Amino acid sequence: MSGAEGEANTTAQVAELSGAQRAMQEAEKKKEMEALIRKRGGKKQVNPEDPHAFWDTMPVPKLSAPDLEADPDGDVGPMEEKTLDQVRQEPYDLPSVDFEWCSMDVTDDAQLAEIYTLLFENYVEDDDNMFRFDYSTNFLRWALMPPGYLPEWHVGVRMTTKKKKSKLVGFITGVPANVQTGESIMPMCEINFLCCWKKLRGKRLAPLLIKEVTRRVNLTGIWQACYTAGVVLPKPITVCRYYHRSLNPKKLIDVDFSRLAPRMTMKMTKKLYEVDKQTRLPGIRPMTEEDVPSACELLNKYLSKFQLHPVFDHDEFRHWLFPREGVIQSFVICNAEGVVTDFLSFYALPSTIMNHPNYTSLNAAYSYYNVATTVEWDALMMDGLILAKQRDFDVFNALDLMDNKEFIEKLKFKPGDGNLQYYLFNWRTKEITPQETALVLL
Ligand code: MYA
Repeated sequence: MSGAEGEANTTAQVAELSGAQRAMQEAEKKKEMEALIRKRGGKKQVNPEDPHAFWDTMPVPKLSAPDLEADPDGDVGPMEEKTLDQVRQEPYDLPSVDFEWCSMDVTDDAQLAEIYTLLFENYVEDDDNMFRFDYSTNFLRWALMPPGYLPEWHVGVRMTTKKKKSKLVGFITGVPANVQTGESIMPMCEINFLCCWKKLRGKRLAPLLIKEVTRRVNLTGIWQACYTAGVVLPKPITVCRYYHRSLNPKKLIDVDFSRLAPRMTMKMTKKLYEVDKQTRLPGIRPMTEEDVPSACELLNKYLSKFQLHPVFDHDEFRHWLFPREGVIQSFVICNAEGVVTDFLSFYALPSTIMNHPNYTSLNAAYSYYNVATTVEWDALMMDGLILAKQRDFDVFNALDLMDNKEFIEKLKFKPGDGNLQYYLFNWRTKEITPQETALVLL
């Protein structure tokens, strides 16, 4: 069955669903969402009724709010409407004179090094505090300097400490993006890298960083944002799950990233995860400048079938998808006319392995945006695994969004214990499934 036939069939089937079936599906979806919300990072429990001193004051739906589809009074759209003259002109007050706001200039290597160090020492860890993301400086330049970026959206807090006159202790970033949710394409801000020095945790610096970046973004006439987090906040529009494909099972087991399966020896495990040395798909090669227009068109067309996705112009596409050594890799297959028909990309995000005698770094590749039109999904992504293995990655990670389920099981990905919740700021919309989601935030 071709993809087009499959789609037509599905549409007809959906149209035939009786009201009762649809209600049952809705109830099922709601139950799944509630179960996922209760589960926090796989371990901690979340009660949707718990108060959130900060988030309860922000234009986001409450955790206990009904899904828009089940709410007869609910409208898709902004939760709060402001005009520029209502935006506060002065920065928010910081706790004491020892603190000050700054905009971080990522073109300045010294400031970039400060950001790198703050994140290297304090950014996201797994639940068991064994691994911590280690974003490279080249990665940070890529992530923070897309077309139209504004230095003022890279917000820092500096503090005078006994050791240092001015230490970066808090950080949050926004970058501009056009994002489509449902029927609406909007200029938004993608928020990332919220981080607070470990010694200042639990002191409500995060709400100040979020309010300050909101103020600075609002001053440019932008009122919506998207972000992801491992924690459950009011209120996710979807909850995705990470899947992991071992490429170096021995190391992954040695560092406790994964475990030897029952009745499997290390030799059998290595064999199970072995991949070919060379790619298999004829003509697959790194993307070049000439591919940009047709690859951009292919990706935008593919993304448009989802409920949440970025919309790229050529400059943005070039920025986000063009290969950068050690940061992002992208590959294409073209037809006889030189038009890109299939596309594959992954980015490099290592994690520090904390407290291990032999290893200090886990080399992880993350699936980014992929499109398969002339080859099967598993064939395309198998080449992704081979290309990642050639580059010495230990593991290839993918979320269960877009069409990733088409290859996740076939290619022996295993579910991780972390969830990634997706959020929109100041935009009420219906909840969506991971398979309706096509936004990858770094
Ligand atoms: S996700 C990555 C987040 N970073 C980390 O996990 C790094 C390690 N952790 C830390 O550095 C700290 O624990 C952080 C919190 C800084 C996260 N997103 O200051 P506090 C709420 C949003 O006492 P701390 C990413 O970067 C928490 O529910 N809120 O807490 C996307 C509580 O509020 P409430 C969070 O632990 C970020 C309050 O903060 C998060 O010292 C998207 C407690 O503050 C979180 N990840 O510091 C940000 N974690 O009482 C939103 C905790 O109400 C952007 N909290 O429950 C919104 C859009 C803004 C732009 C809008 C433009 C239009």
